[in-house]
Amino acid sequence: MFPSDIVDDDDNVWGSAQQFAGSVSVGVVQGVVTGHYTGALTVVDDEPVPILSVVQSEETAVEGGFLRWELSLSTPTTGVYVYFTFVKPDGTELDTADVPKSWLNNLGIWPPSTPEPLSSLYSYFYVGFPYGVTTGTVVIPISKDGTAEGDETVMLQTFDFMPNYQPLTLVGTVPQHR
Ligand SMILES: [Ca+2]
Ligand SMILES: [Ca+2]
Ligand SMILES: [Ca+2]
Repeated sequence: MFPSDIVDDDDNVWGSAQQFAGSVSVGVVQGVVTGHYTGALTVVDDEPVPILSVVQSEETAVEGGFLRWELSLSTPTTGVYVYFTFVKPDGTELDTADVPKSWLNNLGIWPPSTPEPLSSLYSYFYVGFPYGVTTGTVVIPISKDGTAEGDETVMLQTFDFMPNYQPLTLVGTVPQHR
């Protein structure tokens, strides 16, 4: 029987099981079968599953500035997307009037005429880590709106995007503007 899974793709990058389709010279595979196998061969990755971390989970920004979090992956990958969603924080949440409309539009969000807390939108966005790249950023621009407001907070959480993945939470605060 032809082995359907082979461990070790020997490339030092992590990727979900890579499919190689086409004609494979079976003689090189464990030396147990001769002849040719035509079809799909699944190579199981031997690299450790990357762990996503953030340099500093709590960030602050003033109006007109940016909330910015620096992310890193413990292992290079063949390319992954990390998905974030807005979750309800403690305290007053940033709403759709606190960030630029163009930024929301880029996320596919068309804000309602009455400002809504970001977590009420049930929206998500992603940060891409291309092949071999282990750093990325999440950036939220903060509008300068001329409105007197108290401290406001936004909370982001990652989706489960890999086996055994632990969610990562980011918190951003825009302190009261005087
Ligand atoms: Ca505001
Ligand atoms: Ca506000
Ligand atoms: Ca303000």
